[in-house]
Amino acid sequence: MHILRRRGWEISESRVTPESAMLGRRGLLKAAGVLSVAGALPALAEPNAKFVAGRALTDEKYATTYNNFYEFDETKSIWKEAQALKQRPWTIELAGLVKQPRTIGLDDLLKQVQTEERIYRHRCVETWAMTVPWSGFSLAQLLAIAEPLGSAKYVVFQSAADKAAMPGLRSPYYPWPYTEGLAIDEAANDLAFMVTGLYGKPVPPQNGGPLRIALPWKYGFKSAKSIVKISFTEKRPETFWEGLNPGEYGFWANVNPAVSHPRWSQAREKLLGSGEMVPTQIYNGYGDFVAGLYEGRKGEKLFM
Ligand SMILES: Nc1nc2c(c(=O)[nH]1)N[C@H]1C(S)=C(S)[C@@H](COP(=O)(O)O)O[C@H]1N2
Ligand SMILES: [Mo]
Repeated sequence: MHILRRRGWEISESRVTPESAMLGRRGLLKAAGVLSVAGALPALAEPNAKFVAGRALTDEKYATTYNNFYEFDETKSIWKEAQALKQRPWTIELAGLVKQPRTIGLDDLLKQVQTEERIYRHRCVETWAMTVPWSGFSLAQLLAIAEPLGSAKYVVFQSAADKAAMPGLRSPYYPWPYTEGLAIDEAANDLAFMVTGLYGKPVPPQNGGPLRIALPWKYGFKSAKSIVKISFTEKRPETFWEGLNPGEYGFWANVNPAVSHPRWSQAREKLLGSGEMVPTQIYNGYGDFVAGLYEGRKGEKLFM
């Protein structure tokens, strides 16, 4: 069990209000996927110590008000509009090369997985970065539930495309719905994390609530938000940004300071909030977890 020791960034009572007034602390944490159904109250639980932040946490107010979510708008100021995306009921379709294609309710899914908190660095391809406490469960657990067939080589994540709630969908320039994907061995990697919470609360719609993915070794555009469908394919999918501009955005999109974007350097990154510029690290500093995935893929465009 985790040691009960409070740190500066941990959930404070003020942070869980006012939602806690409605749901109660236990209900709130459960809704965020922080608390397993049978689990003990993790009020002072430490985040998973395997994943070291290495820098200060980004202030919650920046992480939740400066967002890329093109279904709403191309600007970063979409957090108010995003409140229109209803977070329940929410279902996820499991499709393609799986033992039994089906649709599963998010709350049903949450009963079948073990949840935890992880602090991850996030590096956008546009060079801004943040460090936040996500809560959720490993994608590996979801793979076990989905039961992909042996022929499945890739996993595809599809975001919600709710025309009533998302005005950006009217822009015909983009190949909606937003889809992203991983090779199946990347998906099985311990770092690949399904997110249901942020700063100890349900992940808000602007950050991809109620279910998004976090892939901290890749540029941020790989981490699809508000996921409604997960499919398994034999062929590598054409993904949103690659389809739009393959000269600038690829399928693999692993972070690498030495490989420039065609229009800017990736050597450094700007921390959201403080504005501090810091050096970017290969695989965003997660090479110990993921570098091995690419040993046999040296011929691919791994870093764009
Ligand atoms: N569906 C969808 N997912 C998305 C995006 C998007 O526009 N639509 N933007 C991506 C990009 S470019 C980044 S950097 C992250 C931003 O996540 P955040 O708002 O939680 O920081 O979401 C990614 N996931
Ligand atoms: Mo991004």
